[in-house]
Amino acid sequence: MNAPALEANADGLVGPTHSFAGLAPGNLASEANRGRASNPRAALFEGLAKMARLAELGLPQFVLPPHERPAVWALRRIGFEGDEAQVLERAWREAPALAAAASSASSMWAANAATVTPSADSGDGRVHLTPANLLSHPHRALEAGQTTRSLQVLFPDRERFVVHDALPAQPHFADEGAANHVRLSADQGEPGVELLVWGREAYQPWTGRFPARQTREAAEAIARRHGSRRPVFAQQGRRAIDGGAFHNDVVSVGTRTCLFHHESAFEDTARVYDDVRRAADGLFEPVFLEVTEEELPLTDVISSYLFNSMLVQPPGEDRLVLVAPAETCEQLGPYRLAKALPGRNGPIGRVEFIDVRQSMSNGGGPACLRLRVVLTQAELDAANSGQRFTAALHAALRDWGERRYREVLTPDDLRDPQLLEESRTALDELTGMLGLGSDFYPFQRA
Ligand code: SUG
Repeated sequence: MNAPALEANADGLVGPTHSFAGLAPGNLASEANRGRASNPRAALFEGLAKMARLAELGLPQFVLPPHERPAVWALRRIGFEGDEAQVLERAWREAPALAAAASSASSMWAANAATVTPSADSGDGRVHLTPANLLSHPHRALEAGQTTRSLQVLFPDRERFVVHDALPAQPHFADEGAANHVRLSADQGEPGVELLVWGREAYQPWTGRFPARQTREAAEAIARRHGSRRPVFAQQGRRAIDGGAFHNDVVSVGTRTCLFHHESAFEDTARVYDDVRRAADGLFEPVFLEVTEEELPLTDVISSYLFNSMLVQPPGEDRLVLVAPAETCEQLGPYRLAKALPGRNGPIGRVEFIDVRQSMSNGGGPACLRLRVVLTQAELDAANSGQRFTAALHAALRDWGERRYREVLTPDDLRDPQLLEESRTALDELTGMLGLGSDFYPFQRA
């Protein structure tokens, strides 16, 4: 008999440098919004409001701190020397694209922080986490080290949690974390099936229009090191990647027994169904909820981000709740489809809409902002309580944001040396608020 468990969410707090620098080719929103002015404070508040809503639904909620940006340490590593102001000035003059990459607030998309195998599914009964190396883009590849530290602080108990190193920083093992991972089970605490979706094979040339970010070799390595008991590997639909689904969570989402996905999500859907059914045999009967191209074309899927919803089981409700991006309401096709879902009499009983527009403008919907971690009560109790989202923490973080975050930031403003100071002051204060210790960030250790 397994201990009961709940699906907790750890959300990435939006950092003070949140901006629209157009850093992610293949991510259509990021490309379309390149150069626009952002509002870091509004982005922070939107993320907090989402956490508050999920906490209100009864799901344990944690906060993952933003990373130190601009990452002067990363610019030093590639040869920019001098004091910090000089490093920034030289980098912006000689390599503006790399300077912008070193300023990105991309750690907010916590679905890319790590892949997580719950204790009910791992080889040794502990929760296993592999931080993603995010090799596909220079701004994201900077995240792995700080993410590892962050997860070690959130889950300090080595008896219950294993925080692995990221996979080798090598294109064969390109890994984007839980954005390509779905776990299905009868109940959260019961043994489940892990679906690991990959875009390309390391030893085959990639010929798609946009980069395929996750390799099959990375997915297999993660399942091996986690001792995953029931892994299913599936190829992401090539058409989906070509259409702008740079992660599988843009075209599919699942929890409990339900996999809700667009027709384009997998290269071979029948095979995925067969493999999942076989892996789930004796445990549960999977429910596949497919939306066809005819019902909703891929272009509308990408523009609305309908599948980048959170699909959650609030305690006390008998069916699942789909927490969808507000943009879904603004397009007739996606809106009608979402509204009709409860009427299908399937596992989804209710749809809610949530406004995370600032993140959405960079291609990050509600599901991108959170890392799901299925935890038993004992595991929950072992997590760093300072990072647990409460009404008091919400109020404190809003006050902090009012004082420390700008309301207008253009990509050009990222050059402002004052922004480095502002960010550090904000993050230094935050480490105290979340109980992260006084040596959490590189600048605190310098
Ligand atoms: O990696 N956007 C992120 C969005 C990540 C979304 N995550 C999931 N689907 N799980 C990315 O493409 C854009 C940043 C910029 O352009 O400045 C960016 O990195």
